[in-house]
Amino acid sequence: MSGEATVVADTTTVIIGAGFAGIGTAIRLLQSGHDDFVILERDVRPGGTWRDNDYPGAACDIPSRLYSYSFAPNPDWSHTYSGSGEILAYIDTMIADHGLDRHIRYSHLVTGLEFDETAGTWRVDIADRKPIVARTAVIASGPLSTPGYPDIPGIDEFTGHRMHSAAWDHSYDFADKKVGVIGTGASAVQIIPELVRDGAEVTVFQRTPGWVLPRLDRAISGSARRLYGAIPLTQNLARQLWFWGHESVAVGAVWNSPFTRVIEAVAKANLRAQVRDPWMRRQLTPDFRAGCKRLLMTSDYYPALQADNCTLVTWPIARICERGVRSVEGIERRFDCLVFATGFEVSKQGTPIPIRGRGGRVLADEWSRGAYAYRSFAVSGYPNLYFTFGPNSGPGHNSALVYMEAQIDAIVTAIGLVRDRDLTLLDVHQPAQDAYNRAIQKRLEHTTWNSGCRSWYLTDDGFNATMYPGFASQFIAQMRTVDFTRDFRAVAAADSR
Ligand code: N01
Repeated sequence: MSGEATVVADTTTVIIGAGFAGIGTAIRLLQSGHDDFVILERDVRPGGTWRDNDYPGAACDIPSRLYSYSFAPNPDWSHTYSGSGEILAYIDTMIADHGLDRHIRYSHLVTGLEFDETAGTWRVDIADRKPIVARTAVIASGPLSTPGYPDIPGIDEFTGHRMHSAAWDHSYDFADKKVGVIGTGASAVQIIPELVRDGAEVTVFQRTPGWVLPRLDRAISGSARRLYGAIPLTQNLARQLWFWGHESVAVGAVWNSPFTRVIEAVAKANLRAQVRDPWMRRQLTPDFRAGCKRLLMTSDYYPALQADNCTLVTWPIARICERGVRSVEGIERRFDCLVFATGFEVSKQGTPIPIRGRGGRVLADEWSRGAYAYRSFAVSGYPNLYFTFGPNSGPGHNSALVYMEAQIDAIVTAIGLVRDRDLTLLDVHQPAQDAYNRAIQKRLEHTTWNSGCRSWYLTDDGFNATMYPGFASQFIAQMRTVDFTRDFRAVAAADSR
């Protein structure tokens, strides 16, 4: 393809995953004049997390205006916070609008990546198919894509129906069924009100109560939508208002500060207003700092817990047995169905795909104590390989898409450099990466995530490889100021011949 570097490869760029990050990277590549790329998607449909998490009640707890690409605002959002179906439809529209279908290869499960130092290319292994060779690989497979089941003894002995929040069985009729829900995180608080509404007899097993803030969801009227459609400035204005509103929350939700108490006070007032029974209020009062685990944004969870067909159980589950769940004292509750809203496999290795870089080094080994990268998107020794949602790029207060877009822009700049300078190799310097991580880990010490609770943000050893300790605006600035000349080693094709 004219304009692309001289690449002895099947394609210039391989993008792994057709969710928000993969599709966003593809659109940005097209907009920058790169047409030679493929998107490898393990499923038969695009959408990533919004395809997989289609449980009843699945919706975004970040406002729609912030949960869409900044370069493609959607005037048609029906609610302040959109449901998963509407978000999935938005992704489909993006694919159609940008003609991305011709780039996507469905049912392509990537099983490994290996760098060929001489050629300066990545061999991308794919289950049951021929490998693809590419100059650059972009990991856009999402950090939360593999359902996680708890290591409760006897989990496989249960003979009733079971499902995970991220692998919902829509054929199951919950009406009048005895259902046990394990977990009370961001997914569970969306599922439970729907199951209660469906007439199931719901038992909620809570290990740790979370901080709950009201989610003020409103339908967006037809006239407001027409206004947004007609005057794009209003969409950007709404986006900016939400963005800076969320940035202000970081002062308490990210930094362990007096403002954390303000969030806790608001959440406690919400609890008092919504829950009458003192025993239940005590059970629902968290014993850790707000923000340490993800804040739960919901207005219908507490009412659902108090419905006649819902019971909150706070004793620890000792084991799962053939018919249900048992406590240490031998109390047994029987169920027709168990719902695991127990989160995801978050491997310390940061990505489930085995990756071999320069000199045969193995990323999983290097990340065995926790993942790290240079400014979250590149790792020394793994040239021409980039991460979206990479190490320490998680927000505790703002839209993940804002962070993802900032990474994508840096990635597209890197790919442009390789093309324009005909490089075989662009590899970040180890000292630059080390200096960045020392600073990140130092800043993490003062965050709510390191204030002493257990969450998927930390490894078992307490290492935080997931969250970015700062404002989203700081993250955007650090991605815009990546110095490819100072911090990266570049090898030109002419030099390597
Ligand atoms: O998973 P989680 P999630 N016995 O890991 C409990 C994103 N998200 O799917 O707190 C009993 O948060 C566990 O208890 P504890 C978002 O980034 C976004 O809900 O560890 N309970 C907890 O209650 C979020 O952070 C949206 O004590 C056990 C629950 O299971 C991430 O996905 C919506 C247990 C797991 O909570 C994950 O959220 C939904 C055991 N052995 C999710 N093991 C948006 O709207 C685990 N638990 C954008």
